[in-house]
Amino acid sequence: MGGDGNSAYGHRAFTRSRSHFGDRITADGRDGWSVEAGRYRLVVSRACPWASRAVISRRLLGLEDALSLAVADPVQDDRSWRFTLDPDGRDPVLGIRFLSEAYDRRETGYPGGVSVPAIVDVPSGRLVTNDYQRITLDLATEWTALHRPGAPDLYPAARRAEIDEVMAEVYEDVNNGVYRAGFATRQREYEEACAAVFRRLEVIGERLAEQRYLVGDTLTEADIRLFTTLVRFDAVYHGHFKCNRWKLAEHPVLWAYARDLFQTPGFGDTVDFDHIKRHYYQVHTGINPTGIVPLGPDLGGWLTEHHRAELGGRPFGDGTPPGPVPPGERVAPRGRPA
Ligand SMILES: N[C@@H](CCC(=O)N[C@@H](CS)C(=O)NCC(=O)O)C(=O)O
Repeated sequence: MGGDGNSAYGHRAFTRSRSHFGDRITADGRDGWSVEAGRYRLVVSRACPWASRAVISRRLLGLEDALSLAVADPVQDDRSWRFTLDPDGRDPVLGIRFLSEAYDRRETGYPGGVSVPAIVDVPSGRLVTNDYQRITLDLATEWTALHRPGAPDLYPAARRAEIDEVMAEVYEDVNNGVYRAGFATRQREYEEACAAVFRRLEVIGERLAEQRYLVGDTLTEADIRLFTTLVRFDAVYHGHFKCNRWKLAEHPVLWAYARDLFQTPGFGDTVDFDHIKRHYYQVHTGINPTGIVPLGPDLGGWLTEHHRAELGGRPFGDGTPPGPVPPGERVAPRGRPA
């Protein structure tokens, strides 16, 4: 489970493995994979922050009919991500029981981790890409012919330099910073990572005190990437990963920002707190040997008024919010705030 950090046990600093399969699915098909409705399947775990980016982008862009979704059991085993939530434990479209089967069809004996998000070519059953940094950018910029009417521009050309800069800082200190803190096996390594998490969050909090979204006045890819870490913060990063200087719910600006996004269609309706907690607390047995999953935190606060609209902003720019979640993709009540 390299990418998830279990390989980090022993006294080695946590290093995130590079995504191994970086083919791109593009409008012109230059890597041999062209954008086509119904051809590909997005495989995710709702527990995983990197995969959740893709789930949110797909919703915001209205790609549900064009790119189908496979949700794996939040608890993977040594055979990789499992489709035990589906009848007979098989993904109904790909017909496989483990995501590793799609990796094997792509490359025999691939030595790296079997990670989500993954996009699989349905006709051949082969993995196309597990490049979590690239997948969402391509959904935003290459899949445009299949976007819904009113889809937002999540990676606007005029703002890309600023979005990239913010995302790089957020990645280093926050998205990946919580993992570096959580999987640290040396005190100093933990303290440095944890301090960086909160230092960066304070800076971001100052920025978000003045503006509703991270870049410009609309939702962008940068907000999606920050959200997927913030929404997990109190449930798993604060306790399990020891990022506990303060809770998200104790930081008025970031907590309001996170609630604003959570209540925006396409964000909170993809989040499954049950999957999140079971994955982190049960899979990382090096950190939590008993596998006990805590009962808290109370989720009711996610639905409270956030008052962020007072800062202005146009969440979808000239576009519109996405429609309801397709019936087969609704998060079960046990994973949602009551
Ligand atoms: N390719 C990324 C994947 C993102 C990732 O870490 N996904 C996790 C779940 S949050 C995963 O699938 N881990 C299983 C593994 O890599 O074996 C990486 O290796 O860093």
